[in-house]
Amino acid sequence: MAKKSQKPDSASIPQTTGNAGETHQRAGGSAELLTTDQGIPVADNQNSLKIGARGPVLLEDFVLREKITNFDHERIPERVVHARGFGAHGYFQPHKSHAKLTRAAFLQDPGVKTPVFVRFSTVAGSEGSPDLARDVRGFAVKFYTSEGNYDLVGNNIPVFFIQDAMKFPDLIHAVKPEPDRGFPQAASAHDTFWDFVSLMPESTHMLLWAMSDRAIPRSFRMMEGFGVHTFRLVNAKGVATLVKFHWRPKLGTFSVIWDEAVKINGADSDFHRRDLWDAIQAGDFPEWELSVQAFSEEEAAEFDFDVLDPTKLIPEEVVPLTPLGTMVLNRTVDNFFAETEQVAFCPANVVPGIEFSNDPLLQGRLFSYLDTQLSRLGSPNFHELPINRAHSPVQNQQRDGHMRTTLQPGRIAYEPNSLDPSQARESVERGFTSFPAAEAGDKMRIRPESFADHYSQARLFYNSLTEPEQRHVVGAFAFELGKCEVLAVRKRMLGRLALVDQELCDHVADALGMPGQAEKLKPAVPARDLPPSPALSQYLKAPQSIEGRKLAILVTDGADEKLIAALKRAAKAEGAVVMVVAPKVGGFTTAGGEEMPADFALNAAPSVLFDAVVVAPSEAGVEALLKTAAAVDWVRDAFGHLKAVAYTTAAEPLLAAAGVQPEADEGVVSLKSRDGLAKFITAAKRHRLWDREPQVR
Ligand code: HDE
Repeated sequence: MAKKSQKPDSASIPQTTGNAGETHQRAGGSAELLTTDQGIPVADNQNSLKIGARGPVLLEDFVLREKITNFDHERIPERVVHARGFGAHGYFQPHKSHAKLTRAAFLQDPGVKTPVFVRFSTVAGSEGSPDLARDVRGFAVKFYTSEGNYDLVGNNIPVFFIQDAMKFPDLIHAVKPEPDRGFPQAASAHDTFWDFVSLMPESTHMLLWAMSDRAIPRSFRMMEGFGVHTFRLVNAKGVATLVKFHWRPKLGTFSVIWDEAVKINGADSDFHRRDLWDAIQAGDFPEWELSVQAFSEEEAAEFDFDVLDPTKLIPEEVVPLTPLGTMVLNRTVDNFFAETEQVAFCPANVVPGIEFSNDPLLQGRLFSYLDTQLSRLGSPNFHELPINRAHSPVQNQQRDGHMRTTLQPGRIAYEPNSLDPSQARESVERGFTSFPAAEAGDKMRIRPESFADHYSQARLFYNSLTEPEQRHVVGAFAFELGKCEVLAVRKRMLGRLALVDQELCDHVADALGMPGQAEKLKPAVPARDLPPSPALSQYLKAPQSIEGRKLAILVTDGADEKLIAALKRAAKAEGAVVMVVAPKVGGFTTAGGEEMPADFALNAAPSVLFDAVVVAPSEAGVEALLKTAAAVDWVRDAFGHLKAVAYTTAAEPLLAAAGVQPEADEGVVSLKSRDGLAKFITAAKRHRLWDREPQVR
């Protein structure tokens, strides 16, 4: 940054001539002096250096060349997976000391807040792909602890598609755009994906999750997170406990409906980013509780699945959650590239007291992430970037390399040495030691027999969902397989579904118009019936609340300002916000003659962007809305997406045009009666009126 002393007197900054011959006022007043990257003051940032006004540009124009060179190299390779992401800063604070479980420093003292950086992401799409693609979401947390960085690099789904790292490149090649045609972008709904997964029985459980509502979350703030693999916590006495990590959002876990997701992608492809940004900027800081399912090796040996198999979960009814602490995200990034893009997560970044298991997928990941950072960030010194730098001291004899920024003084870059007694040394007491797990066996490429049951937990998941959630799974399979051109792929996948649940298979086959066409497949281990796990359903544990939600009111000139104010008050009391949508963003005039600004113009804010809506035009205003497709769609979609809809008497013709009966159900609330607003808020707290769904889809 330019030093204050370099700032010239504004009067000395000349005016220069822009392209169109118009005069640009040069920066003056408090503006800093523009310089090149070498700190050389720039006199003209509009014109390249030429011979004569119409002559050739000179090679010696170092200002132009530096500016263009920097621009040419602005992009770095996007992540090969999880390219589309959004991050925020915050802190983690344990509820109490967890010394019994682990010696990890950040889990010892409830008074200590550990800074964190979190990056949420989709997996398949490129950096510029839309937020509401049907996809798994990454949920990666970097804890800057007093003993170095700990990265918990998880997803919003507790299981994964494959059991062995060997298959990851195949999985990703299958889901990414097909290599000859370069499409589809950010979509699993195509032949190569379904061809691959229908040939991989181990993917079946994860496919049910990926086709469930979990893959189209309402908000990053309303997503669960999972470490997926089994990890090992080790306490100061060297006693180990196996764990699975869980993040639970304070606002509850919610999703949108597929038709909404499709429309949100068009209306605001940055929906999730904007939602997190807006919430944090407004001081409405999202929170998650971190918990573990803790169990011993002996207990693990009793489970009817292998805890090293990442396609399996442990039902909470079998091992309940032990809460560890709270994470709060309270600061947006200052620079997206420097922080969100350059952050480098790695599951191998663990601190003393947290260790790996032999999960073969995890073991592969321990290699992959450092390797990918070398190609993406271009240097082994990526750990020196501010976002990646440990907050605890980093001192060792590693030196040099591309773009090393720390200045390491002194003569000594080796250990042991006798010339500098102050050099960093290892410590058996304080250093990271590995749990001495006994390992023995023949060297071989093999999948354990204990990984062979691919259907029981898939069936458990499906049977643990509520009816609407099951309907959505069927709808998603039908949509995705419907996009597959190769008949054999559809038949094979139907065959796979039949091994999970015959009814599920029949519903999907019906929806595809392919009854009885499932390929007959023989499972290695047939599905067993397991007791349902209600904790796997989002809606069974959904809080009845509109906290953190966005409501909207559609108004026109002549709208009732008292109603707008009352709605805002009621929403605020519940922790929600209200957006005013009017025909024009410039605003409208209320019934009382007040000029009011709008938050959005109607054509820029379809109702898919909101959680519940109020339709409140004036009698004169509704006439114009009846002739506006966006207004009719606004109401039709809100109803079709099962949202609470409140309306004034003047709005009734618009409801009729949208095919919505007055007081059609508990979620369609007339504001005629005094308690209308309260009824609307109560309906909105249900998130969606599921009973309406069979009527609209
Ligand atoms: Fe990743 N994964 N992954 N992954 N992963 C990456 O690392 C990889 C897996 C996850 O916001 C890459 O820096 C392999 C499971 C998240 O920056 C790469 C295997 C889970 C993120 C990579 C897996 C994840 C990544 C791409 C199978 C959930 C985004 C860029 C052996 C538990 C982190 C990068 C962020 C990113 C490799 C499987 C989560 C290429 C080889 C399972 C959240 O290194």
